[in-house]
Amino acid sequence: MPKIDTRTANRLFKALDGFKIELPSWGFADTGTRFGKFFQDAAASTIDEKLHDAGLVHKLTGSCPNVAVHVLWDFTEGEDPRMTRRLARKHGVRIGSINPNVFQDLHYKLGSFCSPDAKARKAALDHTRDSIAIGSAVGSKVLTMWLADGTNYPGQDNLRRRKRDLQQAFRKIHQAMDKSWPGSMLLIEYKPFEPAFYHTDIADWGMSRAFCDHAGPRAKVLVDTGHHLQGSNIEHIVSFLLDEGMLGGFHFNDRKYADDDLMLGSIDPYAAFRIFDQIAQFEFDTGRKPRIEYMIDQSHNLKPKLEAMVQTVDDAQRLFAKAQLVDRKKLATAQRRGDINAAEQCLRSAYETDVRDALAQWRRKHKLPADPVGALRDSGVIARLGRERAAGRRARGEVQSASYA
Ligand code: AFD
Ligand code: MN
Ligand code: MN
Repeated sequence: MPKIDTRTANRLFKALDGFKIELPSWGFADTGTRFGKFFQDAAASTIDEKLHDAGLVHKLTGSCPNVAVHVLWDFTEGEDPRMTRRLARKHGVRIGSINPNVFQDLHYKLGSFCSPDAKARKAALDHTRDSIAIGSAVGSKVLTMWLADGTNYPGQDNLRRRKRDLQQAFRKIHQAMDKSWPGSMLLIEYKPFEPAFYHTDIADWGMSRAFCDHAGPRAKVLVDTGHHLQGSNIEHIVSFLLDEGMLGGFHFNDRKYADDDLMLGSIDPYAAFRIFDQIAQFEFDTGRKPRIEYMIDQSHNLKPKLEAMVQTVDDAQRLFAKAQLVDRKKLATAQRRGDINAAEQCLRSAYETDVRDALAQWRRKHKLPADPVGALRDSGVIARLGRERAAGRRARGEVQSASYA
């Protein structure tokens, strides 16, 4: 097993200092599948509880200062959004990306920006404009657009008309950001299917890139690692987008079959390592550190939510650390010589290096627990939160029903 020398460890510590990964507010709340929800006593119900839990993950891992929020689920109509900003500060975190919600209201039945119904298209644009105002008010820097838009049957709608309406909407969103949200970034997410089952209007990275080009210079592609058809080479997509200057960020999760929002690296950790490897390679080749929004997008509902989130951050830090260990000079020489085995071994030996001691040292340096998941489990905080939050729900007369779609 390759050992990590002091010089490498110090380089690793510096890289870990700069590695920040955003937590999703929705990952702390009860969610489910379309077949129902399995409630957890300790799940967060309010934005205050979500931000509390995110703050706890940040305290345990040191890498999660920002929390992504969902406009409809985390802000109250008519309430000053800056209250949420103050809540975040109270819990030691900041508001990260803003996620408009143009998929759950009934008028989005045939789509939002792509809908054949002009009223739906207008509602989506109005809601996004409100989201931009919220983003600017809470000090966020990122607007993340995920649409459920698509159709279920061949012939259902005019695919070109939908594309043109969507690119026009993105142009208007970009103009609104130019006007009232300087320095912000528009991330356009793609997904091959679900909830639409015949076509999705932003189905792959190429379509997302094309919509970014129509929108304007602040628009970049958001790669959700669960949103790829079987066998896709995600690290190749990442390398291509990086070279184009079009990689905006990630929604990290893993999948066995489709968009399962399983935890990053839980199915294929080597694939997740190869994504971080391509980013480290880009930095080595160009000498530039691109602005990339690393974000977690998981809402798995069987593991305890808080524990699953700490585990994901722990895994992300470890896979990121391994990718910093690739000997890039040795790799370049092997590639130039066409020595395939030597080149592959550069990646494999970094991936197989046990970075847990180095990570524990980095954590001790920052007065963090060497084993964040173990620290959380030993603290008993999940059981305590479960008792308190279940009692709170009972006191509020809240009845939790497993909602069937
Ligand atoms: C769902 C969508 C998409 C989106 C996320 C948060 O598939 O990944 O980013 O919800 O809105 O997972
Ligand atoms: Mn996502
Ligand atoms: Mn998803």
